[in-house]
Amino acid sequence: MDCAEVMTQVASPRWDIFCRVVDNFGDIGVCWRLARQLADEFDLPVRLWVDDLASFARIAPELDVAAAGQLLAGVTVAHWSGTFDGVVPAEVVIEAFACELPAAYRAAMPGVTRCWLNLEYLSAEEWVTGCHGLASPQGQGLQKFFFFPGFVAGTGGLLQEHRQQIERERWHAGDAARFLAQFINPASKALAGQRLAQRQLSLFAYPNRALPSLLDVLAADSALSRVYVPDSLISKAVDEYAGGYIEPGMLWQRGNLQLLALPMLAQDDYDRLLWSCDVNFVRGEDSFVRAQWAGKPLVWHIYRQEEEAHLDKLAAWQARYLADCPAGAAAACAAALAAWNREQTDGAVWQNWLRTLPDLALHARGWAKQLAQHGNLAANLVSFVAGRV
Ligand code: TRH
Repeated sequence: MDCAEVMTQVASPRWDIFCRVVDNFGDIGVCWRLARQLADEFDLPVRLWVDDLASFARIAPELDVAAAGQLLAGVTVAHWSGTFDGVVPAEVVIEAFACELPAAYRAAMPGVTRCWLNLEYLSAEEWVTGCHGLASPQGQGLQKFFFFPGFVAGTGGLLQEHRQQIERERWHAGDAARFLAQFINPASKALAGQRLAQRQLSLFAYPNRALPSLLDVLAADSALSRVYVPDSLISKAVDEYAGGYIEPGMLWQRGNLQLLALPMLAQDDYDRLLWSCDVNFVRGEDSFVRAQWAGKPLVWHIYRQEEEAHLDKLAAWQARYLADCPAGAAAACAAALAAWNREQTDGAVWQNWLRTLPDLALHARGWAKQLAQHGNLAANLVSFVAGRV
């Protein structure tokens, strides 16, 4: 079903998305993307309730953190605070990642809300298709549906905005070079201009004991690598590796490794960084998905869960991702994922992985095309709601 068909079926019900920032930026990252896409591509009236505007502003710098309500990119952003007495619920309510709705809002939903969904975390595990779309009765005529993002048919698919998809398809080497060059302080231009970096990498990860072994291998490699490090939880360790604080925009070099610290970027610019680099180290959920759309080799630092549950999640994705990859490259990629997520300091793993990057680059392009066949999450969500509103 295309956008136009969906729109004729849904007479613009109001949508409320509730987002609690548990930690880091993934919760708001996903909700912000979804809210913008629903407003932009489906012309839906969307209100996004967020409890932590300061975190939100890190990925959306134009946000006014002091405003209780504001219109941004076609979305009404509302600060989730206070009692919610008198707030009229929307016809469609999305509770992101099982964040509990405010009691007064929940009490006002019967008779008004026609579709209530819990947007779940992304997983490539088999059980997801069996749970996607299931309903759970909530009393007073309300039921809550579980909407699961996923990598295969029978899931909700992945977030993919049309606007970004078009921009990414048109993004070429010149755009990438211009985009990356803007981050280099003119005082560093001499070092930058000496030799062209043959390999550009972005690094976004949780603190990781495997970092020095990766950087050592890059420094010793015959190709010059430049690593872009947006301000994040791994920045401190990058500074320590370099023996002090790396000022954003100033290149630091040892052997064939250059490090460049960046400020945290607005979400759309972070996408452009991923498209511009040859390899992306990503984490959590949203940057992980974006790196796959970028069609470039990636190394995923998965969000750690209790009882090592994240390792099953990693294995499930890896099995799908590497299923059609040439054996040597698949083995090297699997070893790199294991070393990164188990924080093992094995330089040979990274040397081998570097050798297979051309094959992994080809594979990543094919994987992005394969993923696009399952439709995008926002469109799947709108179709799902259309059948129930
Ligand atoms: O920040 P994350 O680790 O987020 C999450 C949350 O912690 C969540 O609670 C957890 O359950 C989940 O991981 C699995 O990683 P993620 O998901 O990649 O989110 C980062 C967001 O920040 C993403 O939307 C991209 C954005 N971003 C920018 O906008 N600018 C930047 O410079 C960078 C580095 C990221």
